[in-house]
Amino acid sequence: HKRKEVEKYKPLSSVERFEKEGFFWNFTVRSLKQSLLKEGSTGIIAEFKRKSPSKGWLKNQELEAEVVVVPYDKLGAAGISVLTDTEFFGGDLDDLIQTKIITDTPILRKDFIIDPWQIAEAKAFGADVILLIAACLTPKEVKDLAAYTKSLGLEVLLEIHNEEELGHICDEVDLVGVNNRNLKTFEVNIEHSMELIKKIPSDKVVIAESGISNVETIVTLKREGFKGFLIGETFMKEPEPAVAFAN
Ligand code: IGP
Repeated sequence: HKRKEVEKYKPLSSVERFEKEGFFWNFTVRSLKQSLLKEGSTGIIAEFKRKSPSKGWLKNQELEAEVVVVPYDKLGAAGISVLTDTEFFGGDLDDLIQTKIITDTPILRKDFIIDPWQIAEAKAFGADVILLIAACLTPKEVKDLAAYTKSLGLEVLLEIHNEEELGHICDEVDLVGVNNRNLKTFEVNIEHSMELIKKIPSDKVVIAESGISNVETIVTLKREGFKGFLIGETFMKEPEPAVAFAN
């Protein structure tokens, strides 16, 4: 709510400029895939998240992107994930563009994307990668939205959670994310993800998502072939997210 108050005193937020004036920055797109495959990459995609459906408001709900993201970047995050969903995660498009301005690291727009408009918006606000969630889309929708994303020069991360969703993987998808958390029950199961990766085509770069809270888990997942590790809560619940990252 404080953020909304502050917003009132700004002349026009980036979202308003985009909507009223059709203004948008033509950002250079950065590749998350290359960043993850680079020799010596930490593989860590650090998430900027204020709130979650399972945990409610996290400690750092009042922090601006700059305070959280710049240290993530300095510590060698391979990517930054920014939640732009307001209702469930307390983020917005301003968080995305603020993040783009202050870092050179590839940025994922994390949201429930179901419409090409959200992809155009993602590009306009500085995203380099967008998330498509198999559980929310048909295979045809994934293919069409992914093709549109590629036409804008962005990369696609497809999130899956079970074997049935393997059928959503298509050529247009650059990265496959295996969500360790079941979105219906919020239960986290890392072993389940380690089984699922065996069935993912080997040309895809695979990311483990959610519920990762220690280095041992990362080492185990790396051994199974995961190249990326998407971590939100473990960092965001600490007073200084970067300190949690450094540890
Ligand atoms: C991060 P965690 O448990 O480290 O905070 O999880 C990320 O995986 C999670 O935010 C996420 C998510 C999503 C959020 C994964 N898939 C889909 C919203 C929508």
